[in-house]
Amino acid sequence: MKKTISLVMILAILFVLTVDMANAKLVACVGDSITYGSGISNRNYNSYPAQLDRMLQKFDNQWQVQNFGVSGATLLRNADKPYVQQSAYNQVLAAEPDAVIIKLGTNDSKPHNWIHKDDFISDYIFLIDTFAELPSKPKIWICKPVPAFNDNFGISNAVIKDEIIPLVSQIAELKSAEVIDLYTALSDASALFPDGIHPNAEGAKLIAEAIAPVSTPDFNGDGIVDAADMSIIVDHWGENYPLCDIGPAPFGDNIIDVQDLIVLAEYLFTEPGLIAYWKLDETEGIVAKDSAGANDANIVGDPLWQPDGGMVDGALQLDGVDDYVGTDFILNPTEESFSVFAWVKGGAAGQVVLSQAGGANWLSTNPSDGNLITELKGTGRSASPLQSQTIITDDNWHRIGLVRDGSLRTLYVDSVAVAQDTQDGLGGLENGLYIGIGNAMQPGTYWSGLIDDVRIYNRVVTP
Ligand SMILES: [Ca+2]
Ligand SMILES: [Ca+2]
Ligand SMILES: [Ca+2]
Repeated sequence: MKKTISLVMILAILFVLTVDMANAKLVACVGDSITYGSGISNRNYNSYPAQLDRMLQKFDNQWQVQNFGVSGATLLRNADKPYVQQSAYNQVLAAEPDAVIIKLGTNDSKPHNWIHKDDFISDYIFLIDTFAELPSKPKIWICKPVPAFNDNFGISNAVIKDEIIPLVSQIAELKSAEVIDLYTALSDASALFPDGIHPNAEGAKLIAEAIAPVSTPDFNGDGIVDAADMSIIVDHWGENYPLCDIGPAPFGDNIIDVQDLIVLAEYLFTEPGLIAYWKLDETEGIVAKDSAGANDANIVGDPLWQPDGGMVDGALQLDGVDDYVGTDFILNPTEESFSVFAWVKGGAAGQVVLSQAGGANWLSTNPSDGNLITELKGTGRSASPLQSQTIITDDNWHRIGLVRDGSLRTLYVDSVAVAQDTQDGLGGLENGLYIGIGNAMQPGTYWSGLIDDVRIYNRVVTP
């Protein structure tokens, strides 16, 4: 079995290497008012396609999601507002998407529409076929509609549950389309549907989460996609294992097989979510190149490049007097999970490795003994810094890190979690970062030592 799988792996990789990778990858969300986002405050940000777009960007920022929902639209072509007669339908065809999510059926359940129920299968197949025949050959996912928690607007939950959902299952089988079961995923969410039919922002988030892949191809969360992640696929071969279900891209098919391997191969040796990376391998000049994004950093003062003196190739030596590195805005710590890591050597108690200008010191040392701390904290009255008991100013190389995972705050030294707590609502802002100096450039916060390999991820990475 192992031998077969490794052969399949090699073939998958060869296949991917010969495929010309498209640039932008478009997901078209076809649907009714639930997709459109009727009644949702700040619809452009909170509709389910908008939230799905942000989730998918974490998987791969090449993907984009567009909302083609039309309020009142039906799947049935003889009903009162057929989707295929709306301009949005023609826009989907013209956009030539790479993936299509169809979420229709709710308005079909109205009695005056459901009299045409005998056409449901053929009309659904018509819709799938017109998308499938596009030159872009999109992969198609079809959704079991969300529940109707009140039979509002003439919509019937009994028809959705007892008639439409079994038909959607049949259609999926007939067309080998993938099914996303939003009915089950949202069945306990009535509180998030104020009128019983339309989700609020929180409900739309649950819809997006039910569709989006649960992880990046870095399954073990160590930062890089490599053989270790591939072996997790092998360990779960043939299972319904959501963590690894990344193929067909981008939403998977509830089974781990060669399609997941093909998608993984596309990301092999990439570092998903690495949004800024200063290797500090320069030999001269006043610019530190960002190898992951477009945020080259500016060297201030007269630090010394140490091309042979770093932990990973070269590093930058700061004098503790007037040297630091300034960057543009990278990330607002208020908003999402993130991880920052750096190699450091030297320094002294009270000095700072990484801070946000005008914000908080993200990675710094306790003024009394040089223990690693973070002063990035909540905005509430009980908020406080997180202190470790691990000295990092002992003149040895240490890899230090701060990881934000939901409400958890964790400090790492040399791959060991040295302090952790929960802290709600971190204070943050849209300012740039300082490497090697405190948030307000206070005397005594200038780092006196080496800094190397500074990485920022927009997700949780376990060192
Ligand atoms: Ca990995
Ligand atoms: Ca799969
Ligand atoms: Ca380096």
